[in-house]
Amino acid sequence: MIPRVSLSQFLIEAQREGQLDADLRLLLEVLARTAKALAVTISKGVFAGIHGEAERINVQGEMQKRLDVVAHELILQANAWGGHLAAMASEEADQVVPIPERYPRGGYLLLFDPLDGSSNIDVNISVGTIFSVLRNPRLDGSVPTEEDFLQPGKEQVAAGYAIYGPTTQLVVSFGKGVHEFTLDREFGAWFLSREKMQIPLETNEFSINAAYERYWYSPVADYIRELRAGREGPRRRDYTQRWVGSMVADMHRILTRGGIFLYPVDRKSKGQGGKLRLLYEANPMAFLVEQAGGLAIDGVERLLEIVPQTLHQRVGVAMGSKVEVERLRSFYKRRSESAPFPS
Ligand code: AHM
Ligand code: MG
Repeated sequence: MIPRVSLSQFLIEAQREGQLDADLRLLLEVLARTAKALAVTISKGVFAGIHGEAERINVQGEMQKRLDVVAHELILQANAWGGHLAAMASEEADQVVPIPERYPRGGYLLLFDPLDGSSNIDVNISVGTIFSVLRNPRLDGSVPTEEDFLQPGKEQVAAGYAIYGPTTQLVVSFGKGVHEFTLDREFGAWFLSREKMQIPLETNEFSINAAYERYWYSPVADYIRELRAGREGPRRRDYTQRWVGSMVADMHRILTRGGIFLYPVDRKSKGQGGKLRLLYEANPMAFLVEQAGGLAIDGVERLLEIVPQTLHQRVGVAMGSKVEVERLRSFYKRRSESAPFPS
């Protein structure tokens, strides 16, 4: 039998090498445990009572699914008592959630999208959990506020996601490459399945919701037209399109075999700045993509450089294989140096 490295062994060895401290290790272990619990629940489907709407509207103005709420509460509870966090922020909570008074406050802040790809829950398509870890800037033990979370993505100390698909996997980076762990259900444990993942430089796959084509600005429209022209066009090779509608699933494919993922600011989403949320969707994915040798931009700027203004801020996203993301960026730059998102 091939010797397997468990997540715990991997993290302890990384800690020994000084790549992370005990609190960050505990945080990653807790997140892995919640992902395991969610994977079990999701696999029970309708019999776990998690399908359908929760009859609650979240801060984004979206109807919450039952599983959104279950995942949100599970992650909050599991992370409340360990002493590793000072506060949390979630897609499903309006405000920052402080650690309850009765527990010690730690040196990290956790941001998460408890259940990404909610619209796919009821139809048995892969969904995921995305997370981002920042340092708690408050050294005096006081309660963190929203402002403490408004750090550019390059300040992340760790990020990752769990994907609940045919296989349940956890993809994590704490700044020394991207590593994938696979859940062995019989053992109830995570084992290392890929170390130091690298996004292939070139690719022939792109990922965008083409139903919004009529809203695209010309840089995206021109770039996609070029890909669709295939071998008869300027790129001289055929491309294919994939769109799951769960960012986690689309990005997992791209981290595995390359490609570009786009959710741009378009004429429809301009008013709110895009669709995906900067702090707990775009930034953690951008961190992983860069750690895996890819590129992640809002069209022009590196996503990880953006200084957030609000907790639930949205942003345009293009990320994946370097060659493709650079090519798209050249279309944005051609359009106008000063106004990349024209009205
Ligand atoms: P969610 O966090 O509410 O599930 O929304 C984010 C999801 C992403 O996973 C996915 O890329 C996108 O929304 C799909 O949007 P659309 O339905 O517009 O294609
Ligand atoms: Mg999401």
